[in-house]
Order: sequence, then structure tokens, then C-alpha cells
Amino acid sequence: MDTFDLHPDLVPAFHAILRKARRIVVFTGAGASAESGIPTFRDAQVGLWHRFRPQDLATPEGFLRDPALVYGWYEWRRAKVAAAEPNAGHRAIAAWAQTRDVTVITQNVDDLHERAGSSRVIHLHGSIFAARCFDCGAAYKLPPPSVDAAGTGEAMDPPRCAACNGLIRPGVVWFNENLPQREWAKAEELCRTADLLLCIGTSGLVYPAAGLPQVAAQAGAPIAQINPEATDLDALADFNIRGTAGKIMPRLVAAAMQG
Ligand code: BJW
Ligand code: ZN
Repeated sequence: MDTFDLHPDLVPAFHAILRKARRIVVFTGAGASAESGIPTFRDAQVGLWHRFRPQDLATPEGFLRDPALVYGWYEWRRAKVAAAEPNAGHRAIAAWAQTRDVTVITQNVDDLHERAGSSRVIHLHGSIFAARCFDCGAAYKLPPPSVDAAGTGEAMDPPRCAACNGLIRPGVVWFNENLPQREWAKAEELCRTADLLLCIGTSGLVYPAAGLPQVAAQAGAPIAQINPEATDLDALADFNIRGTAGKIMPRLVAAAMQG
């Protein structure tokens, strides 16, 4: 395993893989959107929400226990995403797809990959812009976010379903919920057939998504990781690049395109 700083183009073995790879899977987590001002999952537990654990906010049980608390947290986050712009990392990934077969598998519930121009994006954990009824599943059209993206948010009663009066919930995948089946099957298939898996900004702690690098490794694909911190994926990765997505990705894609 190689660990290096800032210049992926200085590591010949990695450079060779980058130039040769045709089917590339980019697997992203919250760190990919951090430089767009979107707090990472754990960092989003600030302000009003700092005293809550993930299982209080991102589970069906937590939502039912205190719907206004959880709904307010998601509305604050939705406003933040709506006000954010893709960063240099998102843009570099989109540019890479002009010369290579690049698919993004993201755990993020934002739409910043799409807004940067990536057309093949698989969302494993849903979307913060989709909403549906907790009880009957009917889709609910969200109005533009009404909360202050710069503020710290507040609790907010969720709207009610027009069909059954059930509570409206965000269309994301919470702990103890299944991932969307079609997206998961596609993600596994892509990892089995990739020439390179690039993991960006994920702690690698949340399963089953965190198992995808293992799928790619078992199929023989080299694994590279971009993250300023050590993660649970370090031991599996062939190349650990310590740095931020926005700084590393433009250089990495420039190096890849030399091939
Ligand atoms: C930067 C950066 C920069 C910062 N540049 N990098 C097998 C083993 C163990 C446990 C389980 C297992 N299978 C299932 C489980 C249970 C559970 C689980 O994994 N628990 C673990 C905590 C142990 N999994 C589930 O419940 C899943 N469902 C499931 O398995 O269904 C079957 C089932 C049914 C019934 C009962 C039981 C099982 C569902 C998981 C859904 C996860 N949902 C969330 C919330 C989505 C909505 C929302 O956003 O609110 O998804 S949780 C949260 O974690 C969110 C994220 O997508 C996900 C991953 O987090 P991510 O992206 O890695 O972010 P962070 O914050 O952890 O890390 C950020 C990283 O970025 C850090 O490393 C930084 O250093 C880095 N960074 N700046 C690059 N500029
Ligand atoms: Zn309903």
C-alpha cells in the first residue's frame, strides 16, 4: 500500500493505472461535498442537533419519536445543499467522463455530482430532494427550502400526506432500512467489472456501501482513496492519497488524461 501527498502523478505505479483504466468507478461519501460547504454526516450534528446521535436523527425510529426534530434537521440540510455549488472535485470527476467510462456511486443525498455535469450517478442512500409519505409511500412535492441555509436550523413539523394523512419524510435511506435494490445491484455489478475504484471522502464505516471496495478488490481492481484522514478503507486500498477532493481530483484527472 502506498500513501502519498498531493501529487498522484509522482507515483509511477498509480500513474500507469490511471492512464490505462477505461472503466472507472468513483465511490463518493460526504467528504466529496465538504468543500462545497456541506457538512459531512457527522459534522452535520451541530447547533440544535449536536447532542443527538446519528441513530436519533437518521433512523425510522428516531423520526417517529420526534418527527419535528428530524424533519427540521433535513430541511436545514436541504437548504444548505440547494444553496451550495459543486466544487473542483465534482467538476473534475465530470470532466474525466469525457474521455473515460466513469460512473459515480455516491452515498451522498445531495445533487452536486449531477450539477457538476456527471450523467451516470447512482445514489445508494437516496436524495434529500425527494420526499414521500412515511405510511403509504406516496411521493410528495417539496416546496423550495424555506429555512435559512446560513442559520443553524430549528425543529419543524413535517407536512402531511394528501392521500392518507401520514407524515412526510425525506427520501433518504436511514439506518436499519434497505438500500434501493436496483441501485445496489448495479453498484455491485460495476465494482465487479471496474478497472479502477476510486474512493473519495468516505469514512468507510456504514454498510453495506462500505463493502463495495471489497467487491472491487476481490474482482482484481486496484483501489485508490482520497481522504485527508486515515479511514477504515486504508488497509484495503492500494493507494491512499492524503488530501481533499477539491485539491487532489483536478490533478489526478489531469494526470489520467495524459494517457
Ligand atoms: C474529506 C474531506 C474532503 C472530509 N475531501 N474527504 C454490516 C456490518 C456492520 C453494520 C451493518 C452491516 N450491515 C448493516 C449494518 C447496519 C448499518 C451500519 O452500517 N451501521 C454502521 C454504523 C455500523 N447499516 C444500515 O442500517 C443500512 N441498511 C441495511 O444494512 O439494511 C439491511 C438491514 C435492514 C434492517 C435491519 C438491519 C439491516 C443502511 C445505511 C444507511 C445510511 N444512511 C446514512 C444517512 C442518509 C441520510 C442522511 O444523509 O441523513 O447515510 S448514515 C450516513 O453515513 C449517510 C452517509 O451516506 C453514510 C456514510 O457516511 P460517509 O459518506 O462516509 O460520511 P462520514 O461523515 O462518515 O465521513 C466523511 C469522510 O470525509 C471522513 O473520512 C473525512 O475524513 C472525509 N473528508 N473532508 C475528502 N474535503
Ligand atoms: Zn400517505
